[in-house]
Amino acid sequence: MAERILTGIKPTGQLTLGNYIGVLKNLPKMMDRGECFIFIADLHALTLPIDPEVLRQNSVDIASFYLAAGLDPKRVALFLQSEVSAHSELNAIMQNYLYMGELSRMTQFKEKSAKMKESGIGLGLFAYPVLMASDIVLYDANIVPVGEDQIQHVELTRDLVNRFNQRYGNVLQMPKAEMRKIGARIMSLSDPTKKMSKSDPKGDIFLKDDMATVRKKVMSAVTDSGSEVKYDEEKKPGISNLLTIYACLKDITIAEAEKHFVDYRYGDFKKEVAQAVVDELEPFQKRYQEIVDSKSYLEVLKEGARKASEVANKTLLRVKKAVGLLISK
Ligand code: ATP
Ligand code: LTN
Repeated sequence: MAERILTGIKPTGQLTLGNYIGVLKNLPKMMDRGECFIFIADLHALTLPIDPEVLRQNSVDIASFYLAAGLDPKRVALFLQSEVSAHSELNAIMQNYLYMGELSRMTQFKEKSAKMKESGIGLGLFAYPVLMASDIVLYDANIVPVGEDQIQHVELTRDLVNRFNQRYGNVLQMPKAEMRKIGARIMSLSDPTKKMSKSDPKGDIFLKDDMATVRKKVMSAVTDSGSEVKYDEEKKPGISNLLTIYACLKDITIAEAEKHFVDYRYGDFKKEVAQAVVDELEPFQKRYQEIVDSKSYLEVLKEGARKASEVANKTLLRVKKAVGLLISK
């Protein structure tokens, strides 16, 4: 069977180099492996308080970033989650097949809700994995490219598929998360024991940072004691993170990166890592700006929603029939 690939990014904030390396950079390669459904998880962005104008602008950004990364809208359905109503409809069905206990064990929920007052935690944040599972099964996706932090949600989707199929027969396709071998968890530059995260912006490189800022951020990244540029996640988390960034951007292995820097001191090493980031982001930003200025993303998203709806509505109908909903037309 040809592969079906699906992934999404939430328009919750400025995209980081973590998002870029973890997912964006690799997406164009997916086009050769099968049919791709790539979306902007705007309904998911509503699970935490967000200003309407910021949400809209972030959605424009992500659409333009997808295109600037090299996704070809002729070969990929690129769309807004909120413009394919089957996501919300399937969510209403699937919420009955995931349980409170398992949802409350999700790390993302625990981390995000821990920062909030209990009275302000929306149901959507708790039920987040139900919508994400609906996103995935709607397209019969078998491959879900994500960073490490999303593995748990894809595993929960697999549990749901098992549960659903045992009850109703072979209705849903079993998905599988796919992570990069290296770079699935880019760490914060200010605290390399934490994930670089757009909702915790200290230590981030943003995809829209100007080049002087990018250089400054890399040069002031936390490093470790010693002077050797060697990969050692435990003893040298800062250096290991910079080596990972370099290796991913240059498409080489960690061992090759280590070899390249064998005679380097930290200062020169950082300068070269900064240059690698600049070399990648500068042309990327140029393409991004052209797309934003031309507003070409609008036509792409419209056509993407049409293509996605065609596939999603078929799955929705299959599920409705399976659970016993009467179809009148
Ligand atoms: P938040 O910090 O607000 O939860 P996020 O960046 O983790 O945001 P998304 O924008 O939805 O969440 O992430 C898009 C994709 O980027 C996901 O597949 C996620 O796993 C991946 N990703 C996010 N941060 C990193 C990182 N530091 N390293 C590698 N991949 C990442
Ligand atoms: N939860 C993901 C975004 C997301 C997603 C999806 C990823 C929503 N639906 C379906 C893959 C497949 C995140 O927070 N990064």
